[in-house]
Amino acid sequence: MIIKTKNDIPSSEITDPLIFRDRRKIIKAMLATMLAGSGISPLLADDNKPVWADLPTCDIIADSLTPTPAELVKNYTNYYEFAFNKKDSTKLAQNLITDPWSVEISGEVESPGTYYLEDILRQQMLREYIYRFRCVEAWSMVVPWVGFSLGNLLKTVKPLSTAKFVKFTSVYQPETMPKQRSNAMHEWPYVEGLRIDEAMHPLTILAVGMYGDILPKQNGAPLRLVVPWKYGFKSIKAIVKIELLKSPPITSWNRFAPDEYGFYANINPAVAHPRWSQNSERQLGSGFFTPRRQTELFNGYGEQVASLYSDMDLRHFF
Ligand SMILES: Nc1nc2c(c(=O)[nH]1)N[C@H]1C(S)=C(S)[C@@H](COP(=O)(O)O)O[C@H]1N2
Ligand SMILES: [Mo]
Repeated sequence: MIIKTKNDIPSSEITDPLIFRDRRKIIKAMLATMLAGSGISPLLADDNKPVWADLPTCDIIADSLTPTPAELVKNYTNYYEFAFNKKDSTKLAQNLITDPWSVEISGEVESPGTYYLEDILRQQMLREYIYRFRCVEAWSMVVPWVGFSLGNLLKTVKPLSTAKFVKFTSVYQPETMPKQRSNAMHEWPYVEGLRIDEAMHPLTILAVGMYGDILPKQNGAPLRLVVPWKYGFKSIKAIVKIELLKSPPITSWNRFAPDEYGFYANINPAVAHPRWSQNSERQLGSGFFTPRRQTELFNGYGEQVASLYSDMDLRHFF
């Protein structure tokens, strides 16, 4: 499996107390201190053998992908709290207030707490993860995210053996988010979820940046989930709460249209959306005459993640 090692950035290198509270500077400084060719820290060396203990460790990364031009990724966003079209959501998201930002991590864990994002960042190894990203609307892109392993973060709060699912909640900020004021479409805030083994998988990250810079507001600043083998709606933006649960959370899109948006939402060309085929995808930035890309099962990450679903019938679990 692929994880780009040459850009590993140990945040422990960042010792200047002056930058302790300045997220932009922390991320920039981490990016500036990228270490050449260091190995990947052992991700799953753990104590009491939880469910995810047998997952493969990550020792590869995909740098062979060519990123989509950044300007396209920044100007073509889905952010329903702001608007239902990509142009307006990009523009209106600039109003989001991201300072200060803290994240509650609670539920079935030994040490629940609420942490400033800066304090989280200081404990995590930031890396560049170049992933394919595919929306359920059948367009796709390649994004060089800057982020860290969700599993590593969850381990810091010591999940209990009763933690079977993870629920993520986006910010509720109706003063800047027009669709939350009108209560349109969803019950707000936006909620997503994963099974615990999916959350602990080394490919699952929390992103704080992209294209070597901090995350633009419209792309989910200051902290978003990225699960590259699932349709884009699972990759929830502007996360303020992470809860470990005994049972599956009710997630926004699944509640809104259960026939169209499953809880698993694993990318699968063989399972059509009720209103369109998922067999191929339009690559952002490709020319009019460029053929569509054949969509791959698990978005091409099957070698890494298929084992998570060995007991499921892949024809039906959209
Ligand atoms: N909070 C929140 N997160 C969200 C969304 C949203 O509307 N609100 N849209 C989702 C969808 S449908 C997609 S395809 C991706 C889009 O990410 P991007 O805008 O950075 O390309 O974000 C996902 N995360
Ligand atoms: Mo999407």
